[in-house]
Amino acid sequence: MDPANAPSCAQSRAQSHAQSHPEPSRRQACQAVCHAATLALLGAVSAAACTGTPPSTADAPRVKDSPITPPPVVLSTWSHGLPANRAGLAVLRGSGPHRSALDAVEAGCNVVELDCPDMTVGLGSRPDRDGRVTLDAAVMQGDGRAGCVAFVQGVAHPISLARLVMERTPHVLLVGEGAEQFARECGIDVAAPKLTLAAEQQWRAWLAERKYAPKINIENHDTISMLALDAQGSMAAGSTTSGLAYKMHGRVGDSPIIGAGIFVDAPIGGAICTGLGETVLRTLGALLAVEAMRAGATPQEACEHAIERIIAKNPNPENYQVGMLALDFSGHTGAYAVQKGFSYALQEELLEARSRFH
Ligand code: SD4
Repeated sequence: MDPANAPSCAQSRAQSHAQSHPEPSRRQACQAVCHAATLALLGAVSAAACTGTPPSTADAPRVKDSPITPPPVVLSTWSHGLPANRAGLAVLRGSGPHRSALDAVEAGCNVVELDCPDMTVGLGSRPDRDGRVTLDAAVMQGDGRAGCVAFVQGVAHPISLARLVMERTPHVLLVGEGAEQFARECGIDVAAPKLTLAAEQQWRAWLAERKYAPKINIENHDTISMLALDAQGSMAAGSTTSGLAYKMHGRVGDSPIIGAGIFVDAPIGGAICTGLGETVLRTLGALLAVEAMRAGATPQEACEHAIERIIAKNPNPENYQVGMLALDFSGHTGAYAVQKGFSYALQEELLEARSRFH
């Protein structure tokens, strides 16, 4: 079949949803038509972006919507999202002065930056191929303010440095030595480069086997990305990571790039990513999901739409993983991934996202 004429996933989703959900009232019927039209529009855009026949694997059943989680809400990637969410919820539910969604994101990410058994976040991470741990982080609020740092070394809490870029500079993104200089100006300690014993052993074993060639795989990169919605209705997103293990020195992924790894826009919602950053950078994955929500998609549909686009634009999806989470201002959530095995934490519960491939 000519790919240009193939029905898009969103179109068939809209059709099957309309068939299986007869609408009781005229107003609801009208909403359903608008919703189906939105999905058809998103599907048409996805189809136009396709350069070949979509992969022929079974498609998961689609979920239109998630139950509402009343604010405060915290939503984070992977199982280390659980301790992150606990810290975030403690901030948002705590007594005393109002603490914001941004405070919750920072507190949650700080926990994983200090203790990440996967060695994918913070100074204890696996290094790049030259044996350097270089870190990326970003924060964004629903009002459009954002701060990011990339390719920083020796900073224990890059997410906090990213927040300071947002709050104390006229800039959005600082990188490398400039970001480290700014950290010192803010009174933040910048440690001399040093690998943990475990990281050094693994890096040397990798060097022997891989002969210094960067290799893309679906492991070795479990970023913490986080979305929070506070009781006052503010939303924030954050992400902090060491990026791909054994990457080229100087490589920066999607996590510190606004619109790629994270994006939030009030009053629409937010989206966050994890996985192979190159695929997300090429498509601006988080922005795609938020713009889908702006066009009427639910957070779940928005995640599916963005992941389909990522697959359409990045060949050989069996070789990479991307996980995406989305949240709207009502507390609806969405989660979807390229491959199975993408776990995420909603409040204090660990869940597994549905995926394009099984
Ligand atoms: C990167 N997206 O640097 C990050 C890595 C990641 O789960 O998210 N890992 O490509």
